[in-house]
Amino acid sequence: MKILTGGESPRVPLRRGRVCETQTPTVKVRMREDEKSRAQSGFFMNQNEKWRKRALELAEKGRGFTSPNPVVGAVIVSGEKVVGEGFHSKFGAPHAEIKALEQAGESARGAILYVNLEPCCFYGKTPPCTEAIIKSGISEVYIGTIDPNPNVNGAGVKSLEQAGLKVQVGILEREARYANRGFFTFIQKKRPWITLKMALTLDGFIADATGNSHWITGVEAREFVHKQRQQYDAVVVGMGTVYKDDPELLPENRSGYIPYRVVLDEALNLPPRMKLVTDGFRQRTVIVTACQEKAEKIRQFGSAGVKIIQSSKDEFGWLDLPKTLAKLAEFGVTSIFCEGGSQVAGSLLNQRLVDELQIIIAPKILGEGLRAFSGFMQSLDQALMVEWEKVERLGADVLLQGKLV
Ligand code: AOF
Ligand code: ZN
Repeated sequence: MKILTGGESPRVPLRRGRVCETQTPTVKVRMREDEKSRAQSGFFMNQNEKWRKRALELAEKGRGFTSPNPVVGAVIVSGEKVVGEGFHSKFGAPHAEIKALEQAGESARGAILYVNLEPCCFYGKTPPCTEAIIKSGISEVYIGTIDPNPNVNGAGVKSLEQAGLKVQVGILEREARYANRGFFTFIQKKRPWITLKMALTLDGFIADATGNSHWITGVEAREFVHKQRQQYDAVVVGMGTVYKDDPELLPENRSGYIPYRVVLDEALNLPPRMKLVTDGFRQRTVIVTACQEKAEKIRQFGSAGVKIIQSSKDEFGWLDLPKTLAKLAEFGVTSIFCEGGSQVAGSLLNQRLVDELQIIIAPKILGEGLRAFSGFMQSLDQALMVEWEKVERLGADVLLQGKLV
């Protein structure tokens, strides 16, 4: 197996090719044989990247429907031509490779398979993809990243290699891992991946002193957030935020996949009049509570189609977050887009449970207001440190994306 590291640039030979193309017409550049083959392999590597991107693009078609399984896309190429494409469309459905092989039929013989995740090699709800790949006569397999599932975890690659197939793992690996960040975190940490999004004023407030937070950021930032929601199994907020804002927490496209809307409500104080428990999407609402007493309310929510998950309290009387996350993982939630409020955000940060931070800063200064993160206090030399990975303008606002270090 050849593992390509992120540092290797598959485009280097292609650039040489491009240099030739951009010579002035009067200068004839004749390629030596070795240059020609390098340029050809440059072309090949470029195509290779295109198809691997296509595999990731196909994988996205299953987003929202496959959890707790990963999103997977597969492309089969024979002589520079795509002969089969497939993706894992929903939990329990055939795997991406099987769909692509079905489409390719006999054309799979001697062809190349591109897939963003290592093909499985065990009997789950569906038979092993490796067997079907070997049987089809595919000769080369390009894989985004190894499958962390202990039933696979390198064994898929091994069985393909043992059958004589050429296998490469690792181009676009970062993208492949990010596409399945929920699946990786779910398998490796038994909890969902958490992206914490907070919209703040320039002086770090999430609402003014009267509690008004409509609107801190502008239209572009709100559109960005709506799109983000569609990337996750669940959108999570604290009860305080629901009580104050009565949000819908819906994604941009309401006719497609709707993530679970999870309310963390240890005392089951959520008023039954709120949109989350009355609107047409209430079957996608989940309340996590540590309260077992309010039987009538539990029954009322239950008959409205709202799901209740029982967790327990921590020493401060809030929901025990590690336990709550484990419960949500059991429920099938592998990734969370958390939208606050300050108590939930503060507790998640303080307990180092945030995998990615998305802070959207508006060019507004309030002087006084509601702090973004509450429930902990650090000295400057003990401050939680963040490493920014992306900085982007969203209209008049700025998105800062990063992780805790
Ligand atoms: C692949 N291609 O498209 C997917 C894979 O119960 P099953 O049979 O659906 O197997 C689920 C496991 O298979 C899942 O946990 C992950 O390890 C892998 N998913 N593998 O080769 C696919 N979805
Ligand atoms: Zn499979």
